[in-house]
Amino acid sequence: MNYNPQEIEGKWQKNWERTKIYKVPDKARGKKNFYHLVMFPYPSGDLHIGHWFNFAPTDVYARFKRLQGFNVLSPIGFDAFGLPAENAAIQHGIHPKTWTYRNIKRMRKQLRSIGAIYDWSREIITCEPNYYKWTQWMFLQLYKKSLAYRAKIPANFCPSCKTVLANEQVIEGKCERCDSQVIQKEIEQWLFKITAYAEDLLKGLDEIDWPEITKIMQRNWIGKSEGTEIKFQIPNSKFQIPVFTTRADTLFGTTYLVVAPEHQIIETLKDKIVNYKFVKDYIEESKKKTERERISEIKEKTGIEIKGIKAINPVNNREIPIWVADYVLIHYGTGAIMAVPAHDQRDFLFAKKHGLPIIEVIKPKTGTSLFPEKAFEEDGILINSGVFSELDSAKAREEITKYLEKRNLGKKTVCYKLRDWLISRQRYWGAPIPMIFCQKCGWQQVKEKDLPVLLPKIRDFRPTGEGKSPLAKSKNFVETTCPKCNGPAQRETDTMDTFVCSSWYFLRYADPKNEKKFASKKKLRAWLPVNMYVGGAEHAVMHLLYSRFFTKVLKDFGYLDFYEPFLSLRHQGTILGPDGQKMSKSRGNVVDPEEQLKTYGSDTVRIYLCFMGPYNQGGPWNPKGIEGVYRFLKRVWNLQGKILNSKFEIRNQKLEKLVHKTIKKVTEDIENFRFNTAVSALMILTKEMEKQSEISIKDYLLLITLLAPMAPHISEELWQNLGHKKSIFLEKWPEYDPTLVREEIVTLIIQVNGRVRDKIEVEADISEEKAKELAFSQKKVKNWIEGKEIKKVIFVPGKLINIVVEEH
Ligand code: ANZ
Ligand code: ZN
Repeated sequence: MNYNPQEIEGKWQKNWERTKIYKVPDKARGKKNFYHLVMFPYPSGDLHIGHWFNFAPTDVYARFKRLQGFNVLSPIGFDAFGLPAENAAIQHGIHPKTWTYRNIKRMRKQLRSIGAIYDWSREIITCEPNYYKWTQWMFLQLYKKSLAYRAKIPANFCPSCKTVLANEQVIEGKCERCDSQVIQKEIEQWLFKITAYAEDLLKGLDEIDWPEITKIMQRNWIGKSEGTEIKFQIPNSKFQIPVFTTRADTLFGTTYLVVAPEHQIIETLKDKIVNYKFVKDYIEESKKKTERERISEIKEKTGIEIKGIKAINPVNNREIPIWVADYVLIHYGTGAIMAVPAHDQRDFLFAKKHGLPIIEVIKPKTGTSLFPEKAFEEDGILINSGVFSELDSAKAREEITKYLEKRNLGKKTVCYKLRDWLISRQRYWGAPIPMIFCQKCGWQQVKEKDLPVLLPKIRDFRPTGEGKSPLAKSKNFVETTCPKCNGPAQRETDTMDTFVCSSWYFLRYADPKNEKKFASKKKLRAWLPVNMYVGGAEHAVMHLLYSRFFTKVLKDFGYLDFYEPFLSLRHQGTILGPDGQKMSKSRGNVVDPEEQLKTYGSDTVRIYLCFMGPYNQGGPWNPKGIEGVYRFLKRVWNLQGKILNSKFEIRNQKLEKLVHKTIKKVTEDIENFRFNTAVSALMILTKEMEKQSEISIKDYLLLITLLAPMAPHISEELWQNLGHKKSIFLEKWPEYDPTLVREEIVTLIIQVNGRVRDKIEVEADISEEKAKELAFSQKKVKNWIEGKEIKKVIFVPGKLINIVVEEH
């Protein structure tokens, strides 16, 4: 019989489903629980090869863990709300719900063809009321603790998607989804106070097994900065302007202050400002710019002096001018800076342009400074700084800060770049925010017993523009009664950012059907935190940060007993087209998994994805490579013909050793996500078996057990064909015999012209090349061969090497 994947794969997929072997109990006797999770997909269309790359090798890992004796939970579901589904629905002219469920149905089938061990009985879909009821419940918990609040703030607004976006969704000033230029718009919004957790989010990173690059991205995003807040008095007024600086050592070099256009001092001291009208014009002008334009390095820094008011430098009582410039951002620090043109290049250019004074206060410790050609930005030794002169920068920062603290004119502070998470979306396809506005009582929470606030099925779900959700058009939805006074009131019509839905989904898999709680404590304890999480690196500062935030909040509220949701994290790389370019329809280099599946079957595609390169890197798709993998499986299949049917096994020591070495290698490789080298080890073993005229059934079964996580269908087929009644996945992962993997050591005799000159210890199977290299480098040997012509080298493997040199 020939290898026919099309026949066996469907058969086993059905069999596994029928026998429910992947249904995971919360507790299995004698087994430890292991929660293995892959990021759930958007149901936005077909399963592409990138999905396969995420799901297939991770299923290898999950199956491996299962065979190792763990009770493995490997669930799947759909991140079903959100813009992508909605935009696509608009494009195709059908309702987002219809469109989403149609895709889910399709993707379920495609996901099944991977042959993964998903426990489908735990499937979750975030747009189901029994799921988003708990998303809304989460919102209410945050609201109760003042971690959800409403504010009128300038928001990133995408004119094409007609919605507000989170900072994380704005990539280089453009909408992540549609690439349109994002503009600033002031709208009342709901926000989550993630900034309250900035320090916890930083600290937790030290405890988790995540790729270093991802930790660095989160650290930078949180952007902790330690420095000093310094207060500059405004003469003849009771007002001060606090600034945030990391360079208190440069305080004597401050020649002016700059405030952000949104700074409240401008309105507060409006009557004193003599050029108020011009200042106002400047502010209006800057409103047209995006934040990116404002801080862009290339754009010239604009600004205007605020005439009529001054500031006092607290260390030397000098009076300095105050400017307004839009390169200073209102959200960071205090929204105002002290400008030190001699030591900050941005200030330097600004001072040059506007003819402001420049005072040098730092000299390099060693080497030279390019000042006054440009700012000297490094630490050094203080000059022109009164009693602080001659201190080095670090010491001076401390001393100057202390000096200010004593006089109540400054203090040590910490700033974070992280901003609160804007979660309102003026879009239809999301979980409604469970809040009600009453003219009399103000904002009121929907009572928990009234959850979920159902998303009504409305016809016209397209965005309205005007910064309002399409839900605002549905009277039935909007008009309600106040939970407090029972009078007429209106529902909030914004929906939640889909990242809210995915910030807690990993908890729900533990108890997906629970109607009383988002998950029972007992089940949470059984499964969480997630042991291994796998998904794209592009989620580093969004989903992966939000999930950590939610976990910490829920822990603090007493719902969880752990602080970090994902103990280990791995990222998959990207698969490129056969031409080495990013896959895209326009380039015509897209590899369609369905086609590959039809030609080669799931096992081959799975192994090829494991084999194509390091998992965290990916690489170009190679049509010859997948062909080779297919041949490999055929060869494994054909090895059946070599099985020795006699009961008296001849022990083939060499093969036995290789089998054990392979067990060791494959075990360690899969554990460390080195799927590619695990496959090569199996290929080597297969080749060796092919060389034998006969192989024992024991060795062959070991080979297919090792192959089982990668190629579950063929392995199951072979396993059961060879007389087993139960699934191979109920077996145990083989263990190697340590005595058999040890390299054997022998003494290699080194002769020169037939006379023994040295003896060295080497591995028994040392190659001729390696043996030569070692022999030539021995000191004793060198004495006999140096300066002489080597005629030939005779190598007797494992025994001796004889170097023949010319003799005089
Ligand atoms: C004076 C100074 C002198 C500064 C010098 C730097 C060099 P990080 O490290 O990113 O925290 N800054 C503070 N608030 C700002 C705002 N809202 N918008 C724009 N810039 C702001 O950077 C801290 C520095 O960024 C601060 O230290 C301040 O400039 C500027 F030789 O103060 B510095
Ligand atoms: Zn009321």
